[in-house]
Amino acid sequence: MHERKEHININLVADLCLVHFMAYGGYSYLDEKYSPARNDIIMLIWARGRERIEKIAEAIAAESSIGTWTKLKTLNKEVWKLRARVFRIDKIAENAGFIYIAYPLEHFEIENVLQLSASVFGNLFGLKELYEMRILDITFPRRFQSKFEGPLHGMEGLRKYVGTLKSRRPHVGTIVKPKVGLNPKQFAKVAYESYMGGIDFVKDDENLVDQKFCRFKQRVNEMLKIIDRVEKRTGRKVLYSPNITARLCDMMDRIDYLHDHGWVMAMIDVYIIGFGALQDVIDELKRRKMFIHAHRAGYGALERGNYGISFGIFEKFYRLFGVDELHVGTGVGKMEGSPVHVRFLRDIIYEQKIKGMYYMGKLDYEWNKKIKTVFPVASGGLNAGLCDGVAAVHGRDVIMQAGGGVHGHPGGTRAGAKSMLQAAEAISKGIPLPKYAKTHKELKAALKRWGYLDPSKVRSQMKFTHRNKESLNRLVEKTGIKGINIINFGF
Ligand code: RUB
Repeated sequence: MHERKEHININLVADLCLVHFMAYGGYSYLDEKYSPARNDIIMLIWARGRERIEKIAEAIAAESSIGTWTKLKTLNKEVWKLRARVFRIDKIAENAGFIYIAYPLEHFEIENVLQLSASVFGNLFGLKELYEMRILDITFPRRFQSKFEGPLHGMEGLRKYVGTLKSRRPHVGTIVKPKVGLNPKQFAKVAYESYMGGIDFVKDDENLVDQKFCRFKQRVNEMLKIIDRVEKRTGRKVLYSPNITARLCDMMDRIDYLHDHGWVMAMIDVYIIGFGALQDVIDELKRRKMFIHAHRAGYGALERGNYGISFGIFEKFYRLFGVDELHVGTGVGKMEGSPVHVRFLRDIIYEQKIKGMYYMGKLDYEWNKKIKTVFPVASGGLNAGLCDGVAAVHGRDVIMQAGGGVHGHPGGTRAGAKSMLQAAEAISKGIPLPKYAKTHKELKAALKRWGYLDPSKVRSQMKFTHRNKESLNRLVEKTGIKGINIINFGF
């Protein structure tokens, strides 16, 4: 790559910047000798375009930091220090490859991630040089992370509330279905049946908020009545996450309402409301010591195909801001995501240290110690028969959440709830579901209705990926994002 460079000096930043013919706007951001500093933010990007990949990388680095299409009379040494540097390019073709970029922390108004977003997720996406671009991963240095508090309760706080700290069984949750349409009393009745069947956690769906047929306040009132009844009857603590998603002022009103009525939890469509409102609403919920359920509806628009931003990056923000539980996929249900990919998404919010994998387009990452673990939610197309498969992907620290798999059970909602709890019990006792089903009729009915996914199939698929990492790395080196999409999404 160095042989191709044609170095000429420019006056303004002569000692700092050597320009070669690949430069963008007259300056070069390519610096393969640069080794990232401790406080740099690193991004890994896939790109393919109408120019040579070096030129594309320069354009991305310029537009996401200090530069523009032409030389500037206003650029000086101090400004130049704030530039992004392309320190590595893994070339797949003349016009395509993986680009590694380092940003100095001083470039950012750290706590204001909207400014960061406007930089690193901003103009670069509209550059006409590009045919394809996916930001695959990002790393935040310690100093950046230290400006955020992370979850107030996290997984352990939720386990403590529900009383599963010792048993460590998976939590079981349900989304009241149909998604929308039931009135508050009907909604609460379905929730009551769910809790009485053993469900720990009931939630609104992503598109249920305060419609005419099911007003938020009425629904909350009905739910608080039945939660009281359930807790008195069963002696268990159960949770409900009302969806407060709306304009910021309305979300604040809804939080007030919940808090004034002694309720402890709320749900947010985290991707839909955007980072700014999200940070405000999370801070307010934390101030009131409430639990936060994060639904990721909409995220798929960002990373399917060869353009966009990986969901794993958003997860890093959500954990930094402080959600307590977050949807990360199932690996076996109705939403995209291979088991290894979903495991990786789970690791981002669950582990302290994450080992990057080239063939999945992921970087090494380490969380600051004080940032707690988020409870991973597996949801989307689940029923009891899939739960051994879910455990193969997630382990036991997971909220197994089913809508259709509870309310579509042949025996009705209560039986569906029982089947999910039985599956969770079987998993925590290490008993395969078909065996447990012999003495648990609701589980048996679920398996009969929807079948049983043998977890060894899931495990061997995951092992296959890891065992063949060398050839998968080679596949990605040859095919670029196509290889990553096959490994992560199966297409
Ligand atoms: C669940 C459902 C949820 C999905 C979203 O209903 O539709 O909104 O969990 O998916 P059901 P994800 O159990 O009937 O499929 O969690 O992957 O974001």
